Amino acid sequence: LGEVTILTENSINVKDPWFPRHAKDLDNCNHLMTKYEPELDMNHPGFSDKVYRARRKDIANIAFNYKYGEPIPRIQYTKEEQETWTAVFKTVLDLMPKHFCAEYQRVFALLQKEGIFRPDKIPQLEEMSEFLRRNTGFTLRPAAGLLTARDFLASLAFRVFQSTQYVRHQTTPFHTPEPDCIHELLGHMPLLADPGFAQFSQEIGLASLGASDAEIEKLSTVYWFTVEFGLCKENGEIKAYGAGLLSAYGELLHAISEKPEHRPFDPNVTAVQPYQDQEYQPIYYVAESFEDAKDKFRRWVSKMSRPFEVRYNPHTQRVEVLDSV
Ligand code: TIH
Ligand code: FE2
Repeated sequence: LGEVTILTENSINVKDPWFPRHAKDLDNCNHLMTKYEPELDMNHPGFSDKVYRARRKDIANIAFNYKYGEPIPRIQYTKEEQETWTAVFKTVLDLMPKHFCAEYQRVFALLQKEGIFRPDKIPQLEEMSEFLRRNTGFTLRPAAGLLTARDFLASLAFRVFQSTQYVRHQTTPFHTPEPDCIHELLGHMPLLADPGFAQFSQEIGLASLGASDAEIEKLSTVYWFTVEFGLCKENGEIKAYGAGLLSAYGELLHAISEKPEHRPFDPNVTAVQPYQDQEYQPIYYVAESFEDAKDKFRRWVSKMSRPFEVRYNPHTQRVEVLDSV
């Protein structure tokens, strides 16, 4: 208060939004969207369950207090929480051979071999973070719930994935309206350990740094229809790679059925498609391959209005800003 704050040290217009320059700055990128929290969303399966809400809050507090560089605190999951994991894990084992993309299956096998993926035990974020670091350099931070798109996407620029740590309500193992650690672990983690997919995720993140609100909205829509709910082609067949399908067996079966519409992934179209997360999607976008999705995304993103370029330096964990106009 009463101090002068210097908004930027480089020649960027001071009206541009603040963005993190170092992985440590992600300590400030933890703003939540509260619309699907059990306290506020009457449709949340935990809305009237006081014990569930208290448990979720205790785990969320770990994320609020977490600081860059610390090990992620371990959670002693309850018997009920472990059972929910087991139920979802078994459906993944059933559906994976026929419906999940090859990249997912490769890493899943590796996670089983290393003893991180087991039917009877929820993996700890810290051990998963170590696994990702060894494979693609991605690491995890605990998140208290659904983050704003700006904060969530910014972390991807640093190859950091903000992951929730609480477990969905035990009455709804096969679909939850808000992300939970089962969705993060079974949906997101295997592909974050795939080099091509990790690169794609980071590029969405880099594009979001300093972007306008309207551009953030478009980027998060592209993220939604690819990383969360994407389908792709593999030898002429449709496979799932979106995390919201891999962790929710009800929606996966819906996605590959005749009911929803399948459209070819095209960022120009996909970026302005309205979406919601309360119910199954009525439309899914199908990529020719990860490589093709990445090429199309790069071409589309190069037309964005940002007057500078950014590049991530993994040695310093810093984002470097390059003036390009
Ligand atoms: N619906 C997913 C699940 O049940 O696993 C979780 C979410 C993905 C995206 C938003 S919420
Ligand atoms: Fe997700």
